[in-house]
Amino acid sequence: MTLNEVTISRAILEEQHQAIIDYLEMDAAVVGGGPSGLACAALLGEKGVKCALIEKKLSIGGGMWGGGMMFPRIVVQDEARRLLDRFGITYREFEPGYYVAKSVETVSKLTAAACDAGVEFFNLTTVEDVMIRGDGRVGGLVINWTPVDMAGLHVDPLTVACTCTVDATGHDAMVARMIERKGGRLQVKGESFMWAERAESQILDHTREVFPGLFVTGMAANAVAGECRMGPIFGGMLLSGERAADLVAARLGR
Ligand code: 48H
Ligand code: FE2
Repeated sequence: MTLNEVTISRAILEEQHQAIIDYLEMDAAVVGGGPSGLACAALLGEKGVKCALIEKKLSIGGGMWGGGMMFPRIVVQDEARRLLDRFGITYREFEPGYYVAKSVETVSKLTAAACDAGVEFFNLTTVEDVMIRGDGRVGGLVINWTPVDMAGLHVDPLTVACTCTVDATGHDAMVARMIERKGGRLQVKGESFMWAERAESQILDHTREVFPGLFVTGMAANAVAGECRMGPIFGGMLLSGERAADLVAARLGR
């Protein structure tokens, strides 16, 4: 078989072009591919929700790759162990109630689960604004290529429509902050001090619809609420992603 370079180029361009067009309208957009966003997207996909995950970086995984201070292991507590099992992530019990997993395996298996569930990934894509029309809901996202943002180029973005948006952008709660900055009725209090027990026990309460059409999960949920941080324990991230998926699915009537 002879290989044609132009056919290779055409395959990539046509497939990705079609994917972008297919996702100009979707049920749910998850912004951010860290642990909470990945878990949320995977579980939404499993529920049959048309869902895309938009990640500004080249790689998916957010803050989980680095584990704790670049030791690529994460700790998960009892309450979230069933999610490690659900995604086929291996772990070791360190002490009763403390399970240790490998960062790379955890990111990879969450990502694989989302792929298997039909989630579409748009990496290297930055959400730079939201669309809010007369109904006062977040009805879409304004996106651009990350390198455009990095280079400071003046290139106008494109817009995709989504019934529900999940802010899974981590510590910065970027989507919520965009709404706050433009005068929407939403206050991002900013995260508080390290207190793992408190941060992990409160995160599910903070995982909610904070503005019509906008749900927050993971570290973004605690940042909006002014809640504590927890360090490299990730059970709350997975459980929060699951909660966000349940809330979005309920909103969509699934
Ligand atoms: C597209 C964007 C944009 C944008 C950001 O930080 P993350 O890993 O987020 P979580 O909440 O799933 O997990 C938090 C966890 O990693 C962590 O930091 C913990 C537990 N910290 C505790 C502590 O005490 O420090 O992932 C967020 C993702 C990243 O991949 C970003 O690149 C991405 O969101 N992102 N994607 N458009 N505008 N902003
Ligand atoms: Fe962090």
